[in-house]
Amino acid sequence: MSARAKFRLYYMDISYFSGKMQAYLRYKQIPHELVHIDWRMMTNVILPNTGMMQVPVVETPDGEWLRDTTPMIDWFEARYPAGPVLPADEYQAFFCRLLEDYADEWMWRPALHYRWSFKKDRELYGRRFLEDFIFHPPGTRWLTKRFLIYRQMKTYIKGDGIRRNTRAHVEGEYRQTLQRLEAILRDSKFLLGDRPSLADFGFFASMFRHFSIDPTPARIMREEAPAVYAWVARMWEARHSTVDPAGDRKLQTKISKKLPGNRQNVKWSAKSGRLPEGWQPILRAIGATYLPYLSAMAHASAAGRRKFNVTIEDVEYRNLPVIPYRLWCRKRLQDHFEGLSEGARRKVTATLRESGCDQLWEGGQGLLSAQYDSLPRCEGRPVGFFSRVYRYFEGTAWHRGIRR
Ligand SMILES: N[C@@H](CCC(=O)N[C@@H](CS)C(=O)NCC(=O)O)C(=O)O
Repeated sequence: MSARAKFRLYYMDISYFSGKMQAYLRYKQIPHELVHIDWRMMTNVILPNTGMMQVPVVETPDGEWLRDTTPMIDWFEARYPAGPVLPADEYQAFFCRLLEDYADEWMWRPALHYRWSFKKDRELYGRRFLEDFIFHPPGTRWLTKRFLIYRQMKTYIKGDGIRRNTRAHVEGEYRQTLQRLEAILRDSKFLLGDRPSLADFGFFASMFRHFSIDPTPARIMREEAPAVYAWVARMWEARHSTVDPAGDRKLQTKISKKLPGNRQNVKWSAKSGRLPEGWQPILRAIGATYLPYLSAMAHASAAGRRKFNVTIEDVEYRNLPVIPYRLWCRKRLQDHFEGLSEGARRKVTATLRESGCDQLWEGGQGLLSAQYDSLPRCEGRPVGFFSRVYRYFEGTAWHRGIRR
């Protein structure tokens, strides 16, 4: 055991998933310190300890390293039960997980599109990236900034199927999501009622660090979805002990008597066994877009391909990368489904069917390295000098996955 009592969150101020993890740790009031990383830390600390060049990652007081926000949140929930983000109600908890996964992964494309496809946003973030991440650029500042922009566009714009024929669809995904969230948040503080749930943290990632602050999407949010704009700030401000202090006090007393992890006393305002009406359009969108995309990816992965094409709502996306982490998240959802009690499974099945979400199983699981099963714990690996230099230019973008 090290002398440190706090968790250490390695993060970046411009990063989508870092914002999600920061908000979660703040909400749960888990003692932590923030370490803003630069490229030296990325290659000399994060890469050797986690095997990836990604943030956020957490170093525990025991010296363990954790990655990937979804399994990290589960890890923390098991150890810090006060202010749970998952309802005790199995039916609601399953759909919170589904919404979190959808929001995490399917909002990524529009978020990256608005940041890097529009000149005003791109120039601003090229500069922020340079200043936040590359304090001592090896070449000239101008060249380094151009390289950073080129790398982001190659990986996340062109590399994620954003072309002339898909642009309007990608932008539509953002605007429709705003409308769906706006409809819920006009009457409700958070998506499931009066306290944040896992679904809120999922949507928060893109809404906080991209859409509400990048010039082009932020203007759209301010004009078209003011309640979402207000929710972003509310999420950042939320602390479990003040959102529902009475519920938490009761929970703490109960925890001291019973096993940790008991979620019985904390209630969302959505009635047990039901979802707010405003979730239906989101579920239908998941069934029409994200799940067919994942099925096509699973088919491609099972056939040993690294790229695939898929038509979503009559729009063809070409040459999309197979992303093992996303397949692993889908498998996790399937596993959670299997773990439901029989009654809850029947109810979940009916809702999935009604909202066109039954392709959750379509296409098999794809090829996944067994190492995913230990997430959020990650294994470090020795990284030689040349590998560091190579990674400095290449990074470890999403399609790389965990290697055997
Ligand atoms: N699945 C991960 C994703 C983390 C992630 O993609 N982080 C981005 C920043 S938001 C990153 O570090 N990307 C590295 C790269 O683009 O090379 C999570 O949930 O934390």
